[in-house]
Amino acid sequence: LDRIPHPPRRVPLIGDVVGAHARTPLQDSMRIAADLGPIFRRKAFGKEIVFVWGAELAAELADESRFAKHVGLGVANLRPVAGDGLFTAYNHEPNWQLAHDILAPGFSREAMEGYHPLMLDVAGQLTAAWDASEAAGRSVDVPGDMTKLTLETISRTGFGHDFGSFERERLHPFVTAMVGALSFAQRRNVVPPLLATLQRGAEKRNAADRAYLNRTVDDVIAARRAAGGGPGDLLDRMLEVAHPETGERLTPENIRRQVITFLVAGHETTSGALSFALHYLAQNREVLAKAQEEVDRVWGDVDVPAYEQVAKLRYLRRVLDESLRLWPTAPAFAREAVTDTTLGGRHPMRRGAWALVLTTMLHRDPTAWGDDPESFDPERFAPQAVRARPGHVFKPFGTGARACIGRQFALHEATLVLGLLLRRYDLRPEPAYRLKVTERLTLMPQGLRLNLTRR
Ligand code: MNH
Repeated sequence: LDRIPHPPRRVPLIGDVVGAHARTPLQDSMRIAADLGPIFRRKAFGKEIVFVWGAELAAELADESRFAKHVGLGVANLRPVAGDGLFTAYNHEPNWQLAHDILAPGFSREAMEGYHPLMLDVAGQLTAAWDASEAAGRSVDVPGDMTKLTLETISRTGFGHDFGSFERERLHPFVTAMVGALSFAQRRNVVPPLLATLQRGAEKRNAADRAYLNRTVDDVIAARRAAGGGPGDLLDRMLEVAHPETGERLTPENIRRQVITFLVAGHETTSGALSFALHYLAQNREVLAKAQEEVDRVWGDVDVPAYEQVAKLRYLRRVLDESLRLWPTAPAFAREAVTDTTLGGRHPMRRGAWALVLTTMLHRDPTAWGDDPESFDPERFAPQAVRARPGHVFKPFGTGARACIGRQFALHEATLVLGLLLRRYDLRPEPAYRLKVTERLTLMPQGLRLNLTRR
């Protein structure tokens, strides 16, 4: 460890808390990263974490023969909510492989084509709400509306459940409980354990949030069982499909964990990705014009784009990728050594030792992204630019066997919705808005509002 730099002012017992903020641990780490370089460590209350963001070191950590996902920190803190669900399962838990094999076909191309009409339907609810705001001359609450959209999309496509988000003024209590659970899990990383045990109020609220999440998914499952089956969606797979080789099935308790996992993982990060993309589109007039021109050209006067017409929005996909580069909404992932090994030729790691990859900084490493990594430029994702870069430097969906199972789902949903919005509206930022990023394990542009005019 001696070879790994840490912040200069270490306080005995407490650690590197000078300049640390409980609400923005990630953005603190980004500032420290810029000072300390591609690998560094931070200590808080006896726990020391090694951070990695240099492109070469991160590429090594992506080597599946030496490293695997580590369930730690924020992910481990979600275990009380998501248990051995797909996202929070330990690599050695048999339910990971079982659920992965049962659910993977739910993300095939054919499955996605099946979700497309429902995605369009939910997007229609969004544009109806935005039309009304536009007509009334009101700006729109981007993160709030994107959260409504992505929650309805995953709950209706995956589970046949309608939360009625667009019929409500405020967010559904499921979202409030989920945000509560995520923020609680994040605070557990930064608050010393002793102090945490004193925070009875927070503990109690968290128990109530967890109970609410459980009740909600139990109702969704009970409704499906009562209906005697559904359209072959994710929930049907969970309830009815046996493993193709072993014939094993998911248990009712595990299904409950999977439903919570998918409802949370399936919407929180996508809503952030859409929100950041809309922010950058509104801020960059030429990019907006170019993306609008593409949608008009590729979709023509088709009002309801077919499944195949979404992937044809190449430029818009670059806009989305570039937004995910600057603000990967799941901003870090942890990797552990699967054998004794040496990282970067000089940092010995025992089997089980782990490090946190800071994706936001990996995506700003000048050795991979050039000397102006802060600038928003979708051309970084033009094919020739991608080919010119080293591998493993763009990881918004994690890496390896435990990478995001919902990646194609998220990209299809986000590209479709951005296409529909750009065809319909011109976007203008609020003149005084400066990007402020909030953290609750995931990232979101705080207080982002946009003004619309129908095109
Ligand atoms: Mn998703 C894993 C990012 C959308 C369901 N997701 C991951 C990981 C990242 C990630 C990073 C790996 C975490 C780790 O290594 O610890 N996910 C995203 C982003 C978006 C996203 C940035 C949107 C943009 N994810 C979605 C959607 C779904 C989903 C949509 C579901 C419909 N993600 C998952 C699940 C896992 C996961 C489930 C865990 C996969 C596994 O471990 O097998």
